[in-house]
Amino acid sequence: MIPSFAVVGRSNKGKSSIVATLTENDRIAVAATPRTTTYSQGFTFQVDEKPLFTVFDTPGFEEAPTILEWLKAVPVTANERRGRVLEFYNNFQGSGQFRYECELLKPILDGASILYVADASHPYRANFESEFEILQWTGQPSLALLNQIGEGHYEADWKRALEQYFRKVLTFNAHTAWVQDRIQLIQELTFLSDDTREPLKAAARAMKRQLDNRLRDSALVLSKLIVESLRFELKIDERESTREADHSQAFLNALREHETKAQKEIAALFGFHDLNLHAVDFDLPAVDQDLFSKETWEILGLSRKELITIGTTSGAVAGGTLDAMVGGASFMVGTGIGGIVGGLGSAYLAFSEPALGGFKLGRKKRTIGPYKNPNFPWVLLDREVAFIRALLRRTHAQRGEFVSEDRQGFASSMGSKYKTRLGFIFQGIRWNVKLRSFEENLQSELTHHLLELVDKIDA
Ligand SMILES: Nc1nc2c(ncn2[C@@H]2O[C@H](COP(=O)(O)OP(=O)(O)OP(=O)(O)O)[C@@H](O)[C@H]2O)c(=O)[nH]1
Ligand SMILES: [Mg+2]
Repeated sequence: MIPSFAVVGRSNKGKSSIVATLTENDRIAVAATPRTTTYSQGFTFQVDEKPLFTVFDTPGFEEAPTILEWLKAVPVTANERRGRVLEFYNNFQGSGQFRYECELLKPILDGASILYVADASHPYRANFESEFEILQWTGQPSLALLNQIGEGHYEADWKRALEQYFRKVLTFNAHTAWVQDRIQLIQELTFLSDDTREPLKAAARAMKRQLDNRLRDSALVLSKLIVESLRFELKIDERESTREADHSQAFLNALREHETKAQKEIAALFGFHDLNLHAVDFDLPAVDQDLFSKETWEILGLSRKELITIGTTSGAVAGGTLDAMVGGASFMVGTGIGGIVGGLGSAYLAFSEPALGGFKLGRKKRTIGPYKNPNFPWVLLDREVAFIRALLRRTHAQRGEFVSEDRQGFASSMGSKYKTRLGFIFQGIRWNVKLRSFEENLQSELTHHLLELVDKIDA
């Protein structure tokens, strides 16, 4: 049996949000209207198809004082209290009376530990105490979570009260808890009971491993996106349209689609299946703008000076290496790369409007691309890192529009050693030489940077 928890509390206090966050399920109903959840349902969290723990979503308490009165109507000693709750359950279950309480007690009487949710943005009131007492009577291990739905701050009062009834009181915000907070909560739960200690420790380890794997897999998707985008060519049938602008649009749209597809893949790695990734709004930070909007290109990627440095160093290094690899200066032939080799060319292109290059004329078909702007891979990298950062920060309880992190400048904040290495790799990919080894290098560079993101966010 894997450990199980019942998330209980009054209606509309964020119970379902906590279940959604803990089990990474963005399909659990979360809503501002009370009584969204009307029956108990277990959700199992698994990593690599191995079930680790189950969290029950339950309906909120409704008639706790009446029920407590019923329980107390017969004098019982402390060791008989659980039996008395069971008696209550057997008496009323299925009758329609006290149906929410019967629902919420069911998983607890079946052995689930209790996670009591309180909204610490509202003042503490004595009328919550009958709920605490009923839960206490079940004798199950219990912990209280202080969620923060609104603006008020009454944590201290809540804590003083809850600590008298629950073994531990922790703060946990269902909408801002990121994966490290979830892992920490699971680690805290190991103190609740001897039976679940080892499986929960193993669950916390599996969650850490999973985070690592997700970042590694994201690095793979991201490196594929960069390689594909840098080398992308669109073949155009001249007979279909003769308008230059249409061709350019079709080309840029295809690049945009590559990005959206990669972002969806990365989101799925983190268990998000319903993100709306198409939001384009002028008030949004550059990472939420369209890939080719002017704002994006002004803010993201590298500066003119950085591009000149990278262009000169990696251009020279790559040039020399490539010369050696293909025997002399032949690499220039037929690849249409002349304009981006030197530092000056880079600087010019980076600050021109995103421009196309590489038009090749054929008989009936024409090829557009690849996209030559030297800042392009850096802009892509910046956008996708901001995207991954935001994914790490998003919980499965949040249902609003997805907004990328507005912290920008990842590319330009990298150390010059890393920049030069990446610049070299980007050139190699563009020049189509020893592609596999460049791809592998890109993937391992990106893995390094993405794994570092977690430490940086944590700090
Ligand atoms: N800002 C913020 N809002 C939250 C948080 N947790 C819950 N909410 C909001 O509070 C409302 C109720 O959340 P639910 O998770 O549905 O609450 P519940 O306790 O399951 O409610 P019922 O099922 O109706 O009893 C929703 O509008 C949530 O978006 C939080 O940590 N921060
Ligand atoms: Mg609910």
